[in-house]
Amino acid sequence: MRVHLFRLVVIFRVLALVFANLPSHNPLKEEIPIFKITAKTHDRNTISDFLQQVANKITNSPTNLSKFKAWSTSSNNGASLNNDAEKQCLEDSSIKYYIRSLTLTDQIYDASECRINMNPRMQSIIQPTYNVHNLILRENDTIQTQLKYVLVDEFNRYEQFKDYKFNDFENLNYDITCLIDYQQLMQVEFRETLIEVGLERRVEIDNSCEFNKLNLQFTGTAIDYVTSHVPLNGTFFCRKGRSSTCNRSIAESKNARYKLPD
Ligand SMILES: *[C@@H]1O[C@H](CO)[C@@H](O)[C@H](O)[C@H]1NC(C)=O
Ligand SMILES: *[C@@H]1O[C@H](CO)[C@@H](O)[C@H](O)[C@H]1NC(C)=O
Ligand SMILES: *[C@@H]1O[C@H](CO)[C@@H](O)[C@H](O)[C@H]1NC(C)=O
Ligand SMILES: CC(=O)N[C@H]1CO[C@H](CO)[C@@H](O)[C@@H]1O
Repeated sequence: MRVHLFRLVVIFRVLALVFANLPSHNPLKEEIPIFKITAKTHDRNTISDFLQQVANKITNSPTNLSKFKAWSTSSNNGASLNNDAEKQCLEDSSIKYYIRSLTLTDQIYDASECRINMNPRMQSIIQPTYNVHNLILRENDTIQTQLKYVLVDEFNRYEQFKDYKFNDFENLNYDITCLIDYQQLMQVEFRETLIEVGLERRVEIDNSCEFNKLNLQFTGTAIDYVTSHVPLNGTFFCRKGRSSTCNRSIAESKNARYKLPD
C-alpha cells in the first residue's frame, strides 16, 4: 500500500472539513450511526452472529457459551425461538457503525500472469487478464457490500468529495501493452485508488440477552474497529523485473505474443 505525499496533504484537508460536519462534536446530540443493523433491517441470523462473536469474546468460561450457541443456531426463523426473552434479545439489540477516519490511498494487485521473454529476436507482449478488475473488486461479504453502498451515498453528499467519482471503472486502460525485452520479467499490475474508511462498530446488546451472566463486567456495548474500502478508480501499469509474485522460476514463456523491436 502506498500513500503519495501530495494525496496525504489533500486528505488531511478533506478530513478536517468532513469531521466538522459530523454531529459528534455536539455533546448534546447523540451521534447518528452511518449504518445500523437491527432485526428490522436484517435477518435474525445476522444479528445472532454478531451477538455470538461478542459472547465468544467476553465470556469468562467457555461452558457458559453453549446455551447461547444452541439458541443462535435455532433462530433461523422467529417461530423456533425459545421464549420471549430470546426474541426480545435479538429484536432489541443492534449493531451501529460510525466513521472515525478517512484516508485516500492506493492498493496494488496483480493483473496478469508473470511472464519472461526467451526469444532473443523479438519483444513479447503482455496485457491485463480479461475482466480482471471484476475479480479484484469482487465483494464476498453482504454486510461489507451494504456498508460500501451506504458510504458511497454518504460521501456523495459531502461537498468535500464533490470532485471524486466513486466506482469509476468504466474506462479502464485494458488496451495497455507491456513490451518485454529478451530475458526480462514482466507482470501487469492494477493500481486501485480508494478511500480507506476506519469505522467504530458498536454492538449494543439488550439486557434480555443476559450477557452479564457470561461476564459480570460487561456493560452491554461491545466496541471494535473495522476498515472498509470504498473504491474510486484504477489504472493498469507494467511492472518490470522480479517481485514477490514474479520470478524466473514461475514465469511463463510459452504462448507469448511477439513484436519485432522498433
Ligand atoms: C472474502 O474475501 C477476503 C479477501 O478479500 C478473504 O480473506 C475471505 O476469506 C473471503 N471470504 C469468503 C467467505 O470467501
Ligand atoms: C482517481 O480518483 C482520484 C480522486 O478523485 C483522482 O485524483 C485521480 O486522478 C483518479 N485517477 C484516475 C486514473 O482516474
Ligand atoms: C518465486 O515465486 C514463488 C511464488 O511467489 C515463490 O513460491 C518462490 O519461492 C519464488 N522463487 C524464488 C527463487 O524466489
Ligand atoms: C449462566 C451460567 O451458566 N453461568 C455460569 C458461567 O460459568 C460460571 C463458572 O463456570 C458458573 O459459575 C456460572 O453459573
